[in-house]
Amino acid sequence: MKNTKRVDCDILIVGGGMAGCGAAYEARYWGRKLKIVLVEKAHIERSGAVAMGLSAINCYMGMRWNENTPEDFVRYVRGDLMGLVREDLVFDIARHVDSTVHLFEEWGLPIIYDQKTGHYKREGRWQILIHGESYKPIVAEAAQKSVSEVYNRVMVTHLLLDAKKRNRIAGAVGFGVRDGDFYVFRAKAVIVAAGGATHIFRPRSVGEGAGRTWYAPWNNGSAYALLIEAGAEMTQMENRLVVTRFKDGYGPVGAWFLALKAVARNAYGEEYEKKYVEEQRALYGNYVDAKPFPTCLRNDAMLREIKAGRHPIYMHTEEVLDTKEKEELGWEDFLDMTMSQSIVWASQNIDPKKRPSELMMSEPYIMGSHATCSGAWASGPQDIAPKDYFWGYNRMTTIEGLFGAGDTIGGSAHKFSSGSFTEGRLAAKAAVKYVLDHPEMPEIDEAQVYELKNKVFQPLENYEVGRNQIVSGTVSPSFIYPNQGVIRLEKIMDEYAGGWGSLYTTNEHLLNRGLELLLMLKEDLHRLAAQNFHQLQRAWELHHRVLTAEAVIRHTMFRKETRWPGYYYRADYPKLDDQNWHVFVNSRYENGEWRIFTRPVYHIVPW
Ligand code: SFD
Ligand code: AMP
Repeated sequence: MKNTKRVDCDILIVGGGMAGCGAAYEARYWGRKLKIVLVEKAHIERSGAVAMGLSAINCYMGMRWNENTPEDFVRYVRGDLMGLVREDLVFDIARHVDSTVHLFEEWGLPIIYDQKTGHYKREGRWQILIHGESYKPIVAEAAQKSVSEVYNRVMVTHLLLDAKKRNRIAGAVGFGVRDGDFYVFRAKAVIVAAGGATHIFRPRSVGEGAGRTWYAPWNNGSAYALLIEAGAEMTQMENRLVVTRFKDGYGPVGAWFLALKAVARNAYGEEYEKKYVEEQRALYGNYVDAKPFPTCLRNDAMLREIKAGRHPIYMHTEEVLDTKEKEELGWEDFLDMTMSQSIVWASQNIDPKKRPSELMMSEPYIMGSHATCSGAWASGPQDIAPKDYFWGYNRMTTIEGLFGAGDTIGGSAHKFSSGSFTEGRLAAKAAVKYVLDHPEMPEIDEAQVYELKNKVFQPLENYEVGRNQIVSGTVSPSFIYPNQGVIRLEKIMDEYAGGWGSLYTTNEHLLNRGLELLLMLKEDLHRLAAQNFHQLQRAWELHHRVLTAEAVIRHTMFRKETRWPGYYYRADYPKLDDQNWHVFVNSRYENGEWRIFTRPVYHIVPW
């Protein structure tokens, strides 16, 4: 048996990415005397989606220069998400996000200024440009200084509920990914900030490019699976994100479209983005009039071109890199946040000043912070949340004392890095209040901890026992490796739940069959084998991915319309249906059973 280490604290933060760092900083501000512990499966200094750096901060209002108001931001996010967002949560981020960005600047993040206006240089209406290669270490330093202890390289596998009080959080368990120690964290409040999910759907990069995705490959859906297993209510899990990216390297397009004003055209040199508006209006209604044109509809237009065989679609970089400054901006965009794209340019002899680059739509990701809003159903802020959306503490999930932020929280898109940090701050402020209101330490069920310890290390045991049956290679009669499991998951999701391989299209029959196959995979997960602690981490990442995928399929089955064309299509319900589906689809997983239901969408900002 491995060593068991016990850690008691007031507030436990799971995940030290953007939201986790925000939570750490703010928890210390309000809870000077509290014991605040952060647990991170990688190393906080370079962990999470921002590990590689970013070249823009995509959520900044600029209220000190009267550039935008929170109401404007709500309208933008609502329009982009085809009408369905939690406006209270979006508004709450908008009114606080600027202060977060000002903190980043104070801590040393180089933000680019517009020499003419003296304001931050805008990439687009909501985005500002940064020199952001070191964004994450700068933010992590503030978090590290704030918390009582950081446990790096410890992966949380399960949350713990109070032994006596139903529906109250008590802590979490996990293991050291380097040393295999088993950790039992007991906490009065827990904030989950464990990032979104990639490698649920088969990526376009397979074989030689395996592992490459736009969103971070190490974001494995823990944020969703931990919560789902604990019984928290989830929302919008069907709202997967598909992004248009530079082909193969997955380079983002924002700086090119918005700052450099580059144009995308089909292989025949035609601009296509608005070509289908009237067809789109007939299917999806007046959402086509939203400004800017919604992300999913831009995808939809591109997909129509691809289906008609008018691709490759090209981003015309060569038309806009006409000054040294613009050329530098173009290269830095990728060198700061997606080095792989500059490597594609170098390796394929593409000089962006001379040749356009191909664009392609990505595989779907599950996230709560980009142009999408999957995640936990959370209480909103007291002053603006409608009464159905408020139950005592901002960003508290439906489990008492369990909070979330960033990709974890559903219903509020377009947070990006700055909004995720801001939401971490909001959650932490509320969590401190919760701890002060509920100072008693929860009780842990020791029998459950014992059971979980055995379960967590089972893959090591499976390998030890089953390895002797292998004659050669990696195929065993009694176990599967995590990598084999993830490939099986990706194939199921791609072919049945609307991945790129099926042109993002699914229907009830495909979903039923996909679910059947997914449940078989789920059944096999107790046969996962790990040769070492690294593979043990992969095994638990797969567990979390599979549960996240199940939520995606079940939510997709429930919503009988096509709400976000370009993200996915229900071929059996090809229209957007506001009469019946202007609602959130929510779920709860209790005692192995799923309950799926709807919740109302309230509009609090005038259209
Ligand atoms: O242009 C466990 N993002 C961008 N945001 C911007 O503001 N500007 C941009 O330019 C952005 N672009 C972009 C972005 C991301 C990526 C990968 C690229 C380009 C290439 C989005 C933001 O990065 C994103 O919105 C936030 O980072 C979300 O924050 P958060 O905290 O929800 O997720 P995280 O930062 O990934 O952190 C999660 C942490 O949890 C850890 N973790 N720890 C313990 N136990 C477990 N079980 C755990 N599971 C996960 C992770 O290691 C991580 O540290 S552009 O393309 O849009
Ligand atoms: P991306 O690089 O695609 O992640 O986008 C970065 C930011 O720019 C996000 O806030 C996007 O919503 C926004 N964006 C990207 N492309 C466009 C576009 N063509 N029109 C409007 N906004 C865009």
